[in-house]
Amino acid sequence: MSKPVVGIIMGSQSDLKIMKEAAEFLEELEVPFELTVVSAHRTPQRMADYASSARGRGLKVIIAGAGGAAHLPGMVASFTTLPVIGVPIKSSNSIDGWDSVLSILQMPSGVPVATVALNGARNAGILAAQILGAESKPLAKKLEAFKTSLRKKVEESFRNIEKKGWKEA
Ligand code: RP5
Repeated sequence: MSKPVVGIIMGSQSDLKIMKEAAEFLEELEVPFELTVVSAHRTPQRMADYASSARGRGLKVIIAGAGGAAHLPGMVASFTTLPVIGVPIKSSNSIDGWDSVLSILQMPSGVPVATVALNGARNAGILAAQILGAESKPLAKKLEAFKTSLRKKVEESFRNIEKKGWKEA
C-alpha cells in the first residue's frame, strides 16, 4: 500500500460517522490516507506530535473534524505549514452547529483553516484531492471525471423536469 498523503483526524470516535465521508471519497479516487482520533483537549500532546510530524511523515494535507468547542483544526494548523481543512461537526455537545462552524472558521490572521460546511466531510475529501490534483495529472483526470458526473446528473434532472413537467417529474 502507498504511503498516506492525507491525514484525516477527528476529535472523537463519535465524529467518525461524518468523517468517514472524506475517507470514502479519497478511497474512490485511490488517494492514500490515514485516519485516526486526535483530541485537542483530551490528548493535547498527541495533537502537537501529530501535527508537527505530519510533513516529515509524508502527509501533504490534513483534514480535521471536530464538534462543539472545535479547536482541533485550528490548533493543528498552528503546528504545521501543511494545508488544513476543517470540518465543523454537529455533535452531542453542539448547541446547534454554529458553535463548531465559528470555532473552526474564525481563525486569527496568519493561521488559516479552509473550513467546509457543517458536516461537510465529503467536500473536505474533495478539496484535499483537488489540492493534491494541482500537482498530479492522473488525479486531476479523476477529478475531471467526477465533476463531469456532477454535471451529467444535473443535466439529467433538468431534462427530466422539462420533458415531464414539474408535476410529473
Ligand atoms: C469534540 O467533542 C469532538 O470532536 C466531538 O465532536 C465532540 C463530542 O465528543 P464525545 O463526547 O462524543 O467524545 O471534541
